[in-house]
Amino acid sequence: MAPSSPIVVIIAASIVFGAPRAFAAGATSPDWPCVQRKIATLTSAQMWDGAPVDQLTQWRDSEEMTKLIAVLASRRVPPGAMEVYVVGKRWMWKTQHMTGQREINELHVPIGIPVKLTMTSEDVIHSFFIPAFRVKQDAVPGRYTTAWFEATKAGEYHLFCAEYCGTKHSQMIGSIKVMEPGAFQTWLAGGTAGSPAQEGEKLFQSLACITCHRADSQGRGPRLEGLFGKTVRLTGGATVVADADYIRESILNPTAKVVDGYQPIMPTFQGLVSEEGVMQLIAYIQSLQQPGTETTVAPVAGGNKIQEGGASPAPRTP
Ligand code: HEC
Ligand SMILES: [Cu+2]
Repeated sequence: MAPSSPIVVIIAASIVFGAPRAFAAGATSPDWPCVQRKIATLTSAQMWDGAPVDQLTQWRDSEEMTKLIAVLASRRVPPGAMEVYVVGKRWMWKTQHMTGQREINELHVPIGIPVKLTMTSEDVIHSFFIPAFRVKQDAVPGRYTTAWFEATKAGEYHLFCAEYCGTKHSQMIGSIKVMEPGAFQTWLAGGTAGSPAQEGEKLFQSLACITCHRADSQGRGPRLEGLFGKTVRLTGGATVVADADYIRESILNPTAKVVDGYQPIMPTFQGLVSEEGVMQLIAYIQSLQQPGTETTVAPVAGGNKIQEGGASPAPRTP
């Protein structure tokens, strides 16, 4: 007999919000004893005075619960994931690797390494769908969403757009090319483009951001070194964590949040820079963490909204 839905919701919510330890940042699998203790408390008779405890106990040990926990746990991107940027655009998928390689309607990935996708859209809502990997995540204009998967078998897999996005929606298709790690490295070495951070640096110069944001603090705008992940004080006293969404907003809508102590003189770059360009600028700003070293782009640093933005459950391939 299926448990009634309010109970399911209460238990699910308690696990998600009540046992954060069970889903420690970066963990690929939940802390089982912690989850089990939580469920034990929730299903104890004292908690549910008069409630059908037998039913709850039954459900606690059920397959659904195990699946629910697996799904919740699978939202976390495993550490050491390879990152890829994805931009949906009527009617194609543009992907870019951290080494700089770009692809259109194709994505090459190696076997055995988790792949984290950070995606957005340049126009309407699209949905990045790889049925074979059970990956389906909306690419939404104006925000970043994430998904991850780990391929286990070489081959070619279908990529679709699963959100009707206009007349040529059905042509918005592509393929995921899963390669042996050695072959993938060879493929990756074949590209000549710069990394997103390097491309971002070029944009930073060509868009003249550098005239106001100077490393020597002599510019009219704040220094951006060390900004990523930091808490920023705004005019009016509010604070905000400088994550990817904040930096994106700073570039496209600078007056939305003005940094305390500065004049709102930054012009908007809306229409002057593509979504890919914005991602590259973010990658560049993120690379300014430790002077002199270019860190890999990982828009997942502590407290970053991107991480919570909507990772889709992505179990490994069968
Ligand atoms: C005309 C000068 C000027 C230019 C050009 C300019 N900015 Fe700014 N920027 C500012 C000022 C002033 C602020 C602080 C006030 C505010 O938040 O609007 C700022 C704020 C920011 C912030 C938030 C900084 C913080 O400490 O929270 C980011 C990120 C940023 N700019 C990025 C850029 C990028 C990327 C470009 C180029 C595409 C750019 N800016 C071009 C003047 C400029
Ligand atoms: Cu689409």
